[in-house]
Amino acid sequence: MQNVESYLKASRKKKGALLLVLIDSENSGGQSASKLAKQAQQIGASAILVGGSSATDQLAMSETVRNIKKSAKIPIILFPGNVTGVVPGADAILFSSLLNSNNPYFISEAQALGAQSVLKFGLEPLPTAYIIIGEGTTVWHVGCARTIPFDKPNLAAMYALSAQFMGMRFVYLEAGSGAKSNVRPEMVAAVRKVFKGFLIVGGGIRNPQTAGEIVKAGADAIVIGTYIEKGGSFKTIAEIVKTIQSVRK
Ligand code: 1GP
Repeated sequence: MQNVESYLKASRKKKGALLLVLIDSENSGGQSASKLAKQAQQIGASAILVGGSSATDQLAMSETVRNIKKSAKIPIILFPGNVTGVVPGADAILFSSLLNSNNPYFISEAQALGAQSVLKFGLEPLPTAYIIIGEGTTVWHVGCARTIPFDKPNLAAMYALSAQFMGMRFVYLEAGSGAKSNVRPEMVAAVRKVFKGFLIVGGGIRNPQTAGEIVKAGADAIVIGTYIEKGGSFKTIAEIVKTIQSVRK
């Protein structure tokens, strides 16, 4: 797939908003990943993210990418939690800086360590500001987040504006995989006001209503992982796709 960024932007224009499905190679490897990706594509997902903050087995991740490639045509975008998340075979990578980490490793050091591999593997880097909201999740722990409370939309907007000024073209508001609460629409709206790029929101989204509210507030794409991984109904996912596509058309 040539130029995933253009594809995402064009699809967003055409469809209104996008569903990105997260496959964590730790929990859904091998054949199950390939089946999930195929189903995701059939119900209208626009891309598959592969990664996770505690997925550190590169061999398993490579195999997952290979299996997904066999069964789905939509782009595979790596979503690394560390340098170990950079593997060959995918189309692009969320080349992310965890802006609200307390640890410089997650802001710029892991990026420096991983950059050569991104180049070598021919992955398209999507420059992304990754911002963690709330606490108690794996990504919050692993990423040493100086977290933003769910009810402080302006703090998230501050980070998003700084991301824009630094030239990042994607912002990912992350409540964390399996989070009990999702990012609130008020926060999405505050970020949308100041950030002109592609806005991704994920963590704890499980139903059409929540997905619709987040997209209505300004998200370009939502990410769903846990609900699908735990065997959630594809009928509900299809409804989510329908809802988010109708909200901003
Ligand atoms: C996690 O935002 C993604 O990084 C997806 O979250 O697993 O809660 O859907 P869920």
